Amino acid sequence: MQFQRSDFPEDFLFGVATSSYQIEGHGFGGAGRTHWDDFAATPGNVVRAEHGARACDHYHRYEEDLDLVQAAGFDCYRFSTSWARVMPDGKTPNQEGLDFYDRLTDAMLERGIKPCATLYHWELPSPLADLGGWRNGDIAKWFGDYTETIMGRVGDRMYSVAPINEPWCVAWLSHFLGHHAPGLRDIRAATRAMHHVLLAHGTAIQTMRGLGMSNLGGVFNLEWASPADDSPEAAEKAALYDSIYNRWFLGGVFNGEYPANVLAGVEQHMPQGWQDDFATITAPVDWCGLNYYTRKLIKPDNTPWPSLDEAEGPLPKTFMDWEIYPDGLYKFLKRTKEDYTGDLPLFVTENGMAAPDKLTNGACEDPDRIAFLSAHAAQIQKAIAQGVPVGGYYMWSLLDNYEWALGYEKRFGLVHVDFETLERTPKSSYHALKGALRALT
Ligand code: IFM
Repeated sequence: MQFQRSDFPEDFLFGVATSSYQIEGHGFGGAGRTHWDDFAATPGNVVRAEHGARACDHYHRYEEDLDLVQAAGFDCYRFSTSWARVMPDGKTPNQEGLDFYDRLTDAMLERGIKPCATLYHWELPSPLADLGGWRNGDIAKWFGDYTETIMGRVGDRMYSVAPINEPWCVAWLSHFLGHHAPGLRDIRAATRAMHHVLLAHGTAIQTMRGLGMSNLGGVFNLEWASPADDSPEAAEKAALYDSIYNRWFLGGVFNGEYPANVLAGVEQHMPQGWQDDFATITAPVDWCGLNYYTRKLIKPDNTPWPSLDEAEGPLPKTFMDWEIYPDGLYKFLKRTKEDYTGDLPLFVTENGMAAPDKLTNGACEDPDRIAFLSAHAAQIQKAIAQGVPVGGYYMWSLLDNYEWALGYEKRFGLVHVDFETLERTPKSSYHALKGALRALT
């Protein structure tokens, strides 16, 4: 690793991130059916129709997994609680699910790891999907009730909490592009989801404040959009991409407004009285999380609004076919401070890469991941040097896991998982990080 702990401010936090459906094994512990189970059971949606019923069996192996977090020297573990595990029908508590997150929390604390929770990382209970899911404005209240139930049980021991992971994925990717559950391709559904996901975020923040909780934030996935050529048309399309992907969500939460170039097309689909919801959406948070992976080059095409066409980029790519563009992380840290968050602490809540990692003689060498993490850490250092208040860096992910519609072959882990035997093998990136994160003496 080309960085070490001492290159960062003394209170800077290093963490590693996962999510419930991707690792726990949703088939265990009385969890209810989710829209991801339905989506994966529909031929053509997910590679080999793979699903999360067993995943990494973290539900039974969490102690071993947290030992790995601790041994690497991470300060924080960013995990998510599953709505369908806590409330199988979306509304009624499941004691077994609550007990699991109670045990998991205590297991982190026993190891000196700060628990950093996300309340929704994409597994909506199917009975709520039946009611319209993110299209139904009532979801904000349902989500508030779920927040109260799970945080009523473990909220006293959380270091930090964010309500929703990556609102763009929840809304646009899943309701307009149709790549994730519920797999819709519908502009009206997407518009409603884009608004309701933020209303649910704000409702959860208010609910947790009501429980007396602090250190609450929002986690946004950001993708840098550059025009593919010098034409004004490409610049306009790249700006639209930026607004749909990035500015809608940050603008809603931090500035109480949506970008005009998106509203121009979607306002007719917004729920009645949507402007009044900003009072809830802008509920003050204590920090802002950025998940960053790549950039996109946007073509000056003639596709009908709001479709956008991407050009093939020239940079080296990860196994996801995503260009490696560390500069984008620096640019986003700067711009988020300037346009949205001011002096609020920023955290890089996800960053990492997929590779076709293999075990050879019991070891897994992943030099590309070491280079990737080093390059992005350098951009964080650059932003800090220029006065951006970055408080931490969380890597995605602890374990190889279920990469949604792409199944189990896109390996993002610092730790290799054999999905037959479930054996965990730390990769060379894990060992390199362990060296980099050694405590300061
Ligand atoms: O695996 C996902 C995660 O669930 C959300 N952020 C991006 C990761 C890599 O695609």
